[in-house]
Amino acid sequence: MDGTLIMSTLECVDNAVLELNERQVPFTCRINLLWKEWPYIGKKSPDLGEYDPLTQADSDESEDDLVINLQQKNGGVKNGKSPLGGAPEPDSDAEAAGPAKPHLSEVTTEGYPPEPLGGLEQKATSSLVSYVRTSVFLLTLGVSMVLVLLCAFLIPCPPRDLHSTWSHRLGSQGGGDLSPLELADVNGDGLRDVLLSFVASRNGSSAGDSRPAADLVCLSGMNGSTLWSSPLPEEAQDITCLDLMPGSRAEIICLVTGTRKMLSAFNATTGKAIWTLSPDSLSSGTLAAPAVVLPDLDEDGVRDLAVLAIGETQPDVCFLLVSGWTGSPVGRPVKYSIVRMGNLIGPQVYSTASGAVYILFGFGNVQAVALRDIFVQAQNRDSSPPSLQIEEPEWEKRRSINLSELIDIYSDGVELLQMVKTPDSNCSNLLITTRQGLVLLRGQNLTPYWTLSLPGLCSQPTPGYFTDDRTLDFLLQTQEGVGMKKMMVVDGDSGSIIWNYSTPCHMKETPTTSAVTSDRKSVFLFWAEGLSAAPPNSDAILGADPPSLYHLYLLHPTFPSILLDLANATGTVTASKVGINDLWKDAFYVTRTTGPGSEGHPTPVVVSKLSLRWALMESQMVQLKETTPKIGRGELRRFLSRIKFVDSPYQVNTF
Ligand SMILES: [Ca+2]
Ligand SMILES: [Ca+2]
Repeated sequence: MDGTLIMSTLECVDNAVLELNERQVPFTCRINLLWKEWPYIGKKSPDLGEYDPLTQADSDESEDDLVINLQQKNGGVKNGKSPLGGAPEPDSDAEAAGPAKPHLSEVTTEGYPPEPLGGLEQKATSSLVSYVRTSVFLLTLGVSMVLVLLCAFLIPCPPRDLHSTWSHRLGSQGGGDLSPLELADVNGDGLRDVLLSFVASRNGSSAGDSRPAADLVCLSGMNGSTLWSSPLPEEAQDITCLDLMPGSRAEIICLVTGTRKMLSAFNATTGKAIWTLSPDSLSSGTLAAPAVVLPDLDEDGVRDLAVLAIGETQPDVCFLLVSGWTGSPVGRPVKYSIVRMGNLIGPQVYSTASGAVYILFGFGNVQAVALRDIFVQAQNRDSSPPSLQIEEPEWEKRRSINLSELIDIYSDGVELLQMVKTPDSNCSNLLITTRQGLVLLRGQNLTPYWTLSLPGLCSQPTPGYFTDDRTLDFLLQTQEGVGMKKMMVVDGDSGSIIWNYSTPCHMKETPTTSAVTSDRKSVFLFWAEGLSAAPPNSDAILGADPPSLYHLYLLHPTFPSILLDLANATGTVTASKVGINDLWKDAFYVTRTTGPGSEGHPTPVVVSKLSLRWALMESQMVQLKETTPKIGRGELRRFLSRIKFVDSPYQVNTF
């Protein structure tokens, strides 16, 4: 019964739509009409047997007159009481056709010819089917379009499509020691770009050459093209890009510290200098180390800076506070008389758990001076901002008896000082590399956590997570005879060596780096001469590569018995840095290599970028020792394909 009623309604609707078709009503109107009619299917009169949808529709004041008029035109049906509504479908069975018969007789009495009616019904039915098809097609098309748009904007492409592995030749190098690389997204495309200072070779140039001493060059992280280049009056020893107004929407600036007297802030986007510290402020001194970032001292909302200058002739060292907003000195230079023996350490800024700020520095030792003391002397007044009035009692206890401003932290052949973030705390420990080994000092009270006797450390320890205890471990390298290096991992909790391997390496100092994965482990990267992929215990462990070819190896703590050969380079790797691509959960490895240059010719400088996820999939496995069960290539490949890199959680907080 219900089926017949619905059928009648559909046919009425269809009829109207058919008429519209003849009039060539725009398609959307037809759809609207169809929608308007559709609800009537569900309406029933109190007497189900006498259900007439168009009558029902007629009684509804919101009925569309167009429908009725159209029906009148088609066979003189009045007031929308269409007999077609009751006409049985030609294909319908006897049960369905039975109750509809009264309507059919009504049609006959009104002189509606049965034969054309049958043809019209067929047309109407097929028209309905076509409309349903059209509607379903349109709906599917709409859903597909939405899905395609979602895919295009939300779902990232696989990293292989954007591995951004490139190499850019800068030209021939004419400088000495070059600054480390700095990574910052200067053009807002989500990929960190590469900044470096480059001294072009002046070989063969005329005496009146007006070229700058050096250039600050910014290369696109996407393809290595030069985004901008700014002349520098002297070679840079450091480039640090940061936001001096955290929390605001200020642009990133790049602080460039020169090798002599230059301190400038550049707009990272445009490459234009924002301010330059007047060289006269340093009087007769030169900049001993990169500028350090301090809290806001002059209360202008912008973090300020400090530089350490060393007198060219006098033994004194002096601190100069510099406004981060204008680049002009905050007060006068503050001098300290220090015996200069050994390497310059620092300066580095240390903020204790209670918020007291100290500057650590020294020559072959580590000393601390309270920032408050420097500020008070620079300003020549007794008051200081409230943020500087905090003291750390455990540190203050170590002041000398004569209440000297300098606090002794460590004095025993110090070569390097690093801050190491402690787990679950905003405080840092101090990792001190000495000529004898390594010492980790607790930040709270400066007592040793552990000491490792290890002479011959030849570069800065690289922090990373090797064990699962969320404490930072360290990758070290020591010189071991001629042309050999020992790579080691030291457990950050106990100070014991938990992994080591000797590799051939004639390069004096090779950079080591690490990158953190999403499961709080780190991969460690280092350079060495080619290791044979042959099984261990064979004599062919030393590769037959030419001596100037170096390989980049990756150590993953899950597979300590293998190394992955990611890439190789000729020449000397002078700097490297790992950055994270947040969008692709990838890490990229940027290197600067110089040479090899033939004798008497300047050496070329090449900057290269390598996507680590891409390189992992392309890597060669080097087995260091046999393991049971043996690591299958398929298993390793599946494991490597799932690695995701995240931003380092062990960055020491700045202000
Ligand atoms: Ca960029
Ligand atoms: Ca300031």
